[in-house]
Amino acid sequence: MNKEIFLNALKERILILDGGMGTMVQGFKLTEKDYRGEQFVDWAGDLKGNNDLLCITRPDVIKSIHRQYLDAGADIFATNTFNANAISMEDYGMQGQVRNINLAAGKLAREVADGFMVEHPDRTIFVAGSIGPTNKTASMSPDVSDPAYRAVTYMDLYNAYKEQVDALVDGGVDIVLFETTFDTLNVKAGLEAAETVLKEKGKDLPIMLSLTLSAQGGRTFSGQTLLAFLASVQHTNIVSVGLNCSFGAADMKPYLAELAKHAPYYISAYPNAGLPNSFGSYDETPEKMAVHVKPFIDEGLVNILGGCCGTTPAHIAKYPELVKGAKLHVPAQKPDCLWLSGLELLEVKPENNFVNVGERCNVAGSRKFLRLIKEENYEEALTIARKQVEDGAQVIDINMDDGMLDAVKEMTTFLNLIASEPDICRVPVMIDSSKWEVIEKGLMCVQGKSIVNSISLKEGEKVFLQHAARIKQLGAAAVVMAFDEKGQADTFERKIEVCGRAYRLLREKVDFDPNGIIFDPNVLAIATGMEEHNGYGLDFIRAVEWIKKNLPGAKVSGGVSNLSFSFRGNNYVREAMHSVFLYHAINKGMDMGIVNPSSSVLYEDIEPAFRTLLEDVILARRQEAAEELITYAQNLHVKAQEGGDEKLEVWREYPLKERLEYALIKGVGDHLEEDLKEALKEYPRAVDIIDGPLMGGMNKVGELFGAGKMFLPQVVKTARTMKKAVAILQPAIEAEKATSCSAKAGKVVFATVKGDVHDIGKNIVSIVLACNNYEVIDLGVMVPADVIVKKAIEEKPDLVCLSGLITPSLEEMVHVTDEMQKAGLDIPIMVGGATTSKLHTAIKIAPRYDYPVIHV
Ligand code: THG
Repeated sequence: MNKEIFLNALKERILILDGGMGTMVQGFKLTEKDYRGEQFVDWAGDLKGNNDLLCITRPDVIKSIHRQYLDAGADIFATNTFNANAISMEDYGMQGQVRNINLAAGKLAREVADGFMVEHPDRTIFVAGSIGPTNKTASMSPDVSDPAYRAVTYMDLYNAYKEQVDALVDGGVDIVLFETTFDTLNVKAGLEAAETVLKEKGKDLPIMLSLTLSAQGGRTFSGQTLLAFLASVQHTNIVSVGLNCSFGAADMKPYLAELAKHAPYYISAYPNAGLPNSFGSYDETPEKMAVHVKPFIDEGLVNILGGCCGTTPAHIAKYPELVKGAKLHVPAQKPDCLWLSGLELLEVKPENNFVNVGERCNVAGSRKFLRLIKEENYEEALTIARKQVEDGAQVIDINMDDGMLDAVKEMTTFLNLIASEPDICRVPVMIDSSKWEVIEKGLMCVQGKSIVNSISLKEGEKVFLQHAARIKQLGAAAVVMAFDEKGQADTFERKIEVCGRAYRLLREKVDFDPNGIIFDPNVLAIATGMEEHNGYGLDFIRAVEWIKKNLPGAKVSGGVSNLSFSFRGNNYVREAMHSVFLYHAINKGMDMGIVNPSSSVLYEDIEPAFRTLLEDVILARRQEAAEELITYAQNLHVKAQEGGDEKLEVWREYPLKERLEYALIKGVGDHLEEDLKEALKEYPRAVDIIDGPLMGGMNKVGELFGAGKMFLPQVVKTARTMKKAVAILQPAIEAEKATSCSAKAGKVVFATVKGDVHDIGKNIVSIVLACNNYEVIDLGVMVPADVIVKKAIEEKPDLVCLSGLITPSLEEMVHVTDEMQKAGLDIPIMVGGATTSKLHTAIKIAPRYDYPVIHV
């Protein structure tokens, strides 16, 4: 299939995508035997639930589902390969089958599509190779107490996706479809893998990308806003972007509208059949769903429309009538400015203000930061980053280049840590290193669109272009230093010679986005006592003007604090110099600068005679001015303040209870020691602190999350802070117990039931229980009933907790309950997880057990 045909179809009409696969498979009531087929009769471990395997063992079932969707009017249908990647397949020990499954899936889909087109020559059918997000996330740690840890890395994902895309393409798919994307870093790895495979194979297949959103708030699960997400994937060659799963059509609309307004791609939407009901099924009827998707069409929001969980051929069959003669969505214009992102978008454009890049997380630029990193005191190192953002840094520069540090390791650790700090990673990062490996590995840790600092021509054109091409592929902007084979450009003439040459090379040889080229024409120290340095300020400012006039789209940045190196120790003079320098450079178009964001000296507030002197020096208006400034500075009696890192934060002044609640809600753990020490004096018992202000904070988090005012990474951070607080209180709690003889609160056996691999919720509940002094025995995920029963008999817990996220887990919980009943157990059962409900627990589970069954 030719990409042109697909693009032409999109220009003509709204294309219909198929509906849910899982629900349809469930309808066949397949057994373990069906899943095993002949090929896997002897496979160790259960295979029921491994739906993708059915492409090999029950192709008839999958073909029949595809065929039903085509009969209903689908133009595009997705292969049954959502989980067919090495990472997800590990749950079944089937990572070795990835290629076979995808090949089989592609081939059977091809057969269905081609057969159908022979029967219906008027229809063009496209096969989309379905690629799910995998069951691991590269942007968050699954271990609440180790936020720098990652269960999966960019390269793991890249390799897994590469294998899957390769097999799907060999199987004959027409489109590569990334769906249910919840973590932008995962999908960035996927997109790079897909583009690499397609290039290797010389195939130009369209790539579609569909996101899922966490309830309310309109953010991805990894915390990005839709616009931040768009910035992150801006470098790729995707044809469409859209939303699937998340919620029903009605709730999806505002987010779809936002995408449609800003995304320079075709727009797809395939919602669930409403929200799951108490029994875990979706019951929006085809008629009702049609009513809800109609506004998508009427308002021109979509180009591709289908269904996700709970939708059936009957739902899809409503669409052909709806899309007839529909108004087509026209993709938005590509942004004509620099888009950067952390969790939020940062648009760098002339109408917006100058962008402050925080300089303090630099081991070469801050003694304190260096010390903290050397001591591995990351928690406090993070406070430096946080404070810069609070002080107004819109990007933060991070540099770990120090002879005594393993810079790759430190950069990776710090970026991973930042990713768990929503109030820091809100802003984009600037990865600052002179070592290429640090930059490349660093880029693999960030989901946002970052800036590389820096590349240059100092090692010649070949290396420069290689690095630029790789940066483009990894989706970052780049600072280009005005260096070349001859060295650092120090005069105006040299600066514009080097920048002009670099610009031409980047545009002509690698087609680098001009908006992502950030020139740094070298801010060098002035008034050093050496006359030849006196023109450096002016030459920089002139270079800014030249670049903005002559190199379209390019931005200009610089390390502003370099300018005043010879006034070290005299912060007032330094800050005054910076503000005068910036005043003039920004006037000529300087877009951003690496600065100390806590600097507080304003151009307007500088005493006029002093300001004139500074201008004389910076603009090189009088030769003697530099000497005069040196003398002036020596005589100036101003308290030399420390960089400003130590300023007291406002919330530290709150009353104790509010401070503790604040720390929890914001997830700030660095004052817990002192605050809890104070609390131990005020509260009669340590547990009262947990029950009082700490739980108060947690409850507020619950409310805010429910209302969509907090997103997942923030909540996880809160849980971590809670855990830390409890750890601090633990000795006091133990001591109180020793005197009061009170034992553990209770013992709990916890499991995600068989067939289900989800455990984020379970892990959070385990922590909360552990924090409340319960002993938690966590059996993990995919736990079969007999293991749970056996453990319950062995351990005699006070409670057995069953957790699950997907619909089939409801049935499995009933099964576990039956087994517990049969075993004659009398331990109460607690049921929880996304699809569980009070109603289902009361009607389907509780009656089968003679002892309490509780839903939470
Ligand atoms: N261009 C680009 N990147 C850069 C620079 C540049 N990165 C590093 C540097 N230059 C910009 N960052 C800093 C950070 C701190 C200081 C100067 C530049 C600084 N620090 C105090 C000092 O050395 O006196 C340290 C004070 C302390 O220890 O707290 O001035 O030009 N692309």
